[in-house]
Amino acid sequence: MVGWLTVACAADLTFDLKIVAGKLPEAMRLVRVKRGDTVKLRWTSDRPTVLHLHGYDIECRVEPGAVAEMSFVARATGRFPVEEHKPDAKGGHSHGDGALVHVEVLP
Ligand SMILES: [Cu+2]
Repeated sequence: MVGWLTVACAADLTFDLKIVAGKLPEAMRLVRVKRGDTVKLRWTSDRPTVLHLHGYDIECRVEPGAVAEMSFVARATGRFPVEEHKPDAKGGHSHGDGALVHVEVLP
């Protein structure tokens, strides 16, 4: 059963994140939301890349000139990094150097 009162408290939040040369401007590196919010991350990048939101396990490909969207309901609280995936020789992937963004979901 879903109580409409709790649903009414949740917000729809959209964040526009622009990657330039594999990085985001300092001010965009933390996305803070509350549990239950519907979160949309709209990505652009000056080069093709694959992004991975850990914890929620959402992967998405970004091509220059297009907006790629990750959207999810923030059900799990905590701090989740978004990292770039780079293909490795074994057909798997490795991560880039450090997180582009942390998504923080507050209880
Ligand atoms: Cu990953």
